[in-house]
Amino acid sequence: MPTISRTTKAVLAAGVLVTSMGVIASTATANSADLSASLEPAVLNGVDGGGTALVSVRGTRIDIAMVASGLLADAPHAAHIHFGADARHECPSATDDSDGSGTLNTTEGAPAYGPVRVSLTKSGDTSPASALAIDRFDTAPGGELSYERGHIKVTQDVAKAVADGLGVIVIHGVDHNHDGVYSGTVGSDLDPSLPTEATDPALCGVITPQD
Ligand SMILES: [Cu+2]
Repeated sequence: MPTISRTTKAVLAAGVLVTSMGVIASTATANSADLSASLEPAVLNGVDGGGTALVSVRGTRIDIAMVASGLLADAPHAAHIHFGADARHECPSATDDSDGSGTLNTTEGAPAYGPVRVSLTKSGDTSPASALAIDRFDTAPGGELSYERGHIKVTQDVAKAVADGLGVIVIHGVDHNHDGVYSGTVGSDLDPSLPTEATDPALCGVITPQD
């Protein structure tokens, strides 16, 4: 009968499975959570819309289903999961309009929701590198966005943050001047070659653990 050392007992008590081969699993890394987000209009940006997202986290895999309405029709809408360890883990407030322009751009919202962690593209890469992969985001036909994607691989840190309710979904792309297209003389804070309308936050929701 093998004896279990005091050290091993302590490790087991901490939730780590140890064998003679070493550590093979740790409950600390096994994220599992079912969450949802109620998407509301981003403050100051004049979107009359809303939506819902369902998010599941299993280990470092994220599955998401999302619907939204009231978006600028037939225009690409970048959508992301944002998270920042130093962020407030919430949607921006009017006081985040740091330049006092009366509208909120993506950078101004960062103290609330942090940087892009997952790009909710329809195909291909989902990393932050695809944050503005405009040709791979939903174009909201008729203003309605419908999105579903599974097996999104994220880092352990991002998986844990989302499972803990610290992630925020932001759908971008607004129409401040109501001309039906992304336009205007103000360049995007994310890509000066695009109008700020193309990237300003439209809808936002904190990904919250379900009861
Ligand atoms: Cu975003």
